[in-house]
This record gives sequence, structure tokens and C-alpha cells, in this order.
Amino acid sequence: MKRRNFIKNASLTGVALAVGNTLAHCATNSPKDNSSSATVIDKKIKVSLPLVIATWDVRQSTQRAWEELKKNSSSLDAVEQGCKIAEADKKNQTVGNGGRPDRDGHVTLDACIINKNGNYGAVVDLEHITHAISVARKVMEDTPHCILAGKGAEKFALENGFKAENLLTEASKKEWEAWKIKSNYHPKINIENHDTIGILAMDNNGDISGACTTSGLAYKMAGRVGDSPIIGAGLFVDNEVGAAVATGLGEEVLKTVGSFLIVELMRQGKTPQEACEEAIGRIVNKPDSNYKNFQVGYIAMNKKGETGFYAIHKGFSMSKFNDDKNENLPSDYYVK
Ligand code: SD4
Repeated sequence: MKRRNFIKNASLTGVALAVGNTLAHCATNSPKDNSSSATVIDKKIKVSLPLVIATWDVRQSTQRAWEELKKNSSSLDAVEQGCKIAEADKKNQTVGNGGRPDRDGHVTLDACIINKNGNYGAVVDLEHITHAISVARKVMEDTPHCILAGKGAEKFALENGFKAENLLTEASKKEWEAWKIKSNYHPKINIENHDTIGILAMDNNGDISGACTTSGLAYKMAGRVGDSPIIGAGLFVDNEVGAAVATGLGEEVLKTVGSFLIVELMRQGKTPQEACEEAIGRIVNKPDSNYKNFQVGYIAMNKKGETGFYAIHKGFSMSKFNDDKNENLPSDYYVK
């Protein structure tokens, strides 16, 4: 048997056993028993493992995550390593080092990470540290808290061996100086073909983790926090059901708790595609929705390894690494 198939079959057996245990447990103890809306979720994996998806064309990140997963690392390691590629890329002006600043000229980062057990760590408004995602992971693993903000997050990072750096590159500084002349705050619909990176992975054990990292919207007000570091908004993972991650105008994702909504819709039996479309529907169908002027995009995967993605406007895409293929797929969208 080829090594890849062996891993696949071995992991599927593992997953089947794990799922069997979980369902048996639910049948006897879970409060879900009393809920009339409880759905028995089909978790039979339908793809070869591992699987990685990410927002936008970030194939270097999905490649890095994939390499990690092929070594049998956890989905948590994979999503962290994938994010670090984008954070270190100074040409990417929406994530980490090189990100566009707030309107006062400060590059402030938001990031969060969720592991297979639903543990969550985040940093908001973090300055001077390239790898916000790794600080978020440390918050999750080494503190009694979930979120550290601003100066406290930076102090924690420095105490834990992260290096202070100037994250404002010449290119981002020049653009900011040009922006200041008019100072119009209009978040662009698709900034480039890459943006906030949100990444979801399922490892050879069938376990899902997710991560999300961004410098947020360019020229935001000082202190503004977006959806990306907020559990349930920018990212949500429930290893029993699936995971979702968002990109775009964070305020709209926050107000609809988009990623949590998608996971809950999948729990009720919707496919990842249907769930992403319904979450976009919640935004565009609000009575005062100004959706023609902003972008939101979602990607999701369920426990079977099925994936989905959808956006308000044309231009969004999802990177997907599965079956030894690293692809960038254009997203369907609402405004036709
Ligand atoms: C934010 N959602 O800070 C992020 C920005 C983003 O595509 O995703 N841009 O609101």
C-alpha cells in the first residue's frame, strides 16, 4: 500500500473509532439528548486527509501548513505555521510586518487561534511583533486568559522572547502619508487578491483547528478591533462539527457573529456552502444594509472534510490544499 493511502486509511479508522465514542457518549450523557433540534452529524470523512483551506490566494501559506500536516503534526501547528508565512511577508500589506497602519501611523495587529478542544487565544491591537498568531497561541497555552490587548499583549510577547520590530514599511508609510491628505475612510472592497489570512486545517487524525491574523482595516481609528481576533465572529472551530473563518469588513461580521453562525448552521445539517451563503444572507438582508459598498467573505469546512466559500462581491477566493493539489479557487458571490 502506498504511504499516503496508508496514512489515509489509518486515520480514517482512527476517526471512525473516535466518532463512535463521541456518539455513544452523546447518546447517554449529553444535554443534546433533550434538544428537539439535535442532529446526528454524519462525520464520515469524504476526502483524503490532510486538508487545508484559507481565505484569498495564500498558496504559500497553505503549502506551509500542508508540509506541517504531512509530517503528522497537529492541525494547530499547521494553521500557526501557515499564518506565519503571511505575517513575515512584508509585501502583504494586510497582515503582520508591512501591514497598513491605523490613521495615526501605527501598525496594530489582531489575531486568534482555536484548537481542536475549542480552546482559544487572541491578541488585539498588538504593536511591534510580527508573529501575532504565535503570541495568540501563547496566550491560549500559557495564560489563564483568552485575550490580551495593546500594551499588555506586547509586554507579554516581549517577556516570552518575541522581538520588538518596526512593522511600518516604507511602502505602507508612503501610502499612509498620501492617504492623510484627504483622510477619507472607505474600506476597499477587495484590497488585493490577498488580505486577512484565515486558515482552517484538518490533520491526519481528523482534528480541526483554525487561525486568523490581520493588521485590520487600513486607516482604522486608533484602538479599533475588528472581527478577526474575536471568537465566533472572525473565527470559530467546533471539532465535533466544523469550522469557519471570515474576511472583509469586520464590523459586519461582528454584528452577525458570522463564523459561529456558520458552524451552528452546519450543526443543523447545512453543508459548508449553504452555511456560508446563509451567513452572507444575514448581512445583506438587514434592513439598513449597505452591502453594495463593502465586502465580506467566508470559508468553512465540516467534519467530513467538505468545504464551502461565499462572498458578497466578486473577487474573493479560497486557497485549498488537498490530495497533493494546492489550488486557488474563485468564489461565487451575491452581487451579480
Ligand atoms: C477587519 N476583517 O479587521 C478584518 C479585515 C479584513 O479583508 O479581513 N480584510 O475587519
